Amino acid sequence: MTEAESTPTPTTGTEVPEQTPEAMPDVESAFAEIDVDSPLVGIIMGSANDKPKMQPAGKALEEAGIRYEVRVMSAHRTPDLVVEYCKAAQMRGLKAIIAGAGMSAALPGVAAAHTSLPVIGVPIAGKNLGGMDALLAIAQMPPGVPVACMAVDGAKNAGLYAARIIGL
Ligand code: RP5
Repeated sequence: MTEAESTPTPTTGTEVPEQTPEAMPDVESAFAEIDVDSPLVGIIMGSANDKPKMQPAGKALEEAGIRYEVRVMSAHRTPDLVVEYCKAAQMRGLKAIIAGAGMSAALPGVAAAHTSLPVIGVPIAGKNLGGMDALLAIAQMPPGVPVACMAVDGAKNAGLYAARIIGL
């Protein structure tokens, strides 16, 4: 190879590289970028202690053949994580979010404030007020921030409801 051949030709930075058919990715490699197994529903909850109460949501989705993911995040304890997750949810391919929380259950409402996806809230019964605290916190959303409120400890219906949304 001569010196002229091995030295790259300087460019101005404004030149458009010539498009050749070889420069196009083939169909197989283009589709390899798409994760076809990505989840359609995000199940989030305010505490790891909520997991047993939220498991029926996952079971209902599994029985409907709908992929889901599970995350623990709290509107009060890890607010930045909730915002980050909910803002990215639609872009990541999720179609609905199920949010379970007990006590002053802000999680579903905060989720709905940061995504256009349908949010399904599950009030979880705590030690003191039988879930009335979480029920009111999730049901009494201000206009403009819609949250579907399930029954106290109604995670199964949350899964079924998400399946119906996806089936529309
Ligand atoms: C809420 O506070 C959680 O959703 C949970 O139901 C409740 C109590 O949390 P832990 O003290 O059990 O973590 O944020």
